[in-house]
Amino acid sequence: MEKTLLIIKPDGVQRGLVGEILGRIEKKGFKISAMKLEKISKEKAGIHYAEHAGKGFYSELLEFITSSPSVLAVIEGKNVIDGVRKMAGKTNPLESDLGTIRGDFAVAVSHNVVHTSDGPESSKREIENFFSNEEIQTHILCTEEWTC
Ligand code: RTP
Ligand code: MG
Repeated sequence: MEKTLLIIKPDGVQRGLVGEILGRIEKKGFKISAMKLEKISKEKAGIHYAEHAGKGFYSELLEFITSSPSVLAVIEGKNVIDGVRKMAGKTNPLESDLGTIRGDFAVAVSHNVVHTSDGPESSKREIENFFSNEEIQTHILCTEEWTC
């Protein structure tokens, strides 16, 4: 079953949006296969955001993502990578549609509440950066892919 990495960033945790965001994801039909609250280290943040190294917003991004705890979750389901990305909405909340997480809960691109993987390769790499195989659970009720 396809998996994606969801991060509820420090702003989402501090603003008490964890239940709201996970509720939307569960109600959509996706499953939480692993989850933890963690203050992301500079080292892991550097690996996670390696593609943005050297960009103007990179140091601000690293400072922010390591500033206080985030919720890290592996989400599983049919077409979950595109599905959760669509639920997150466009990167800049000013462009995100209402009804998306960023469109409903954010106003600044630097504090846009969630991260979601953008493809199968980044999903695999990002999950491995934060979770061991032992931390990822299998859902025994996932008999059909549309139920997962
Ligand atoms: P994410 O990786 O967090 O899911 O976001 P994304 O794919 O929609 O956006 P990405 O291009 O990967 O950028 C990563 C994060 O960097 C921050 N950012 N700031 N100040 C800026 O112009 C700027 N551009 C991007 C955002 O917080 C974005 O989520
Ligand atoms: Mg990205």
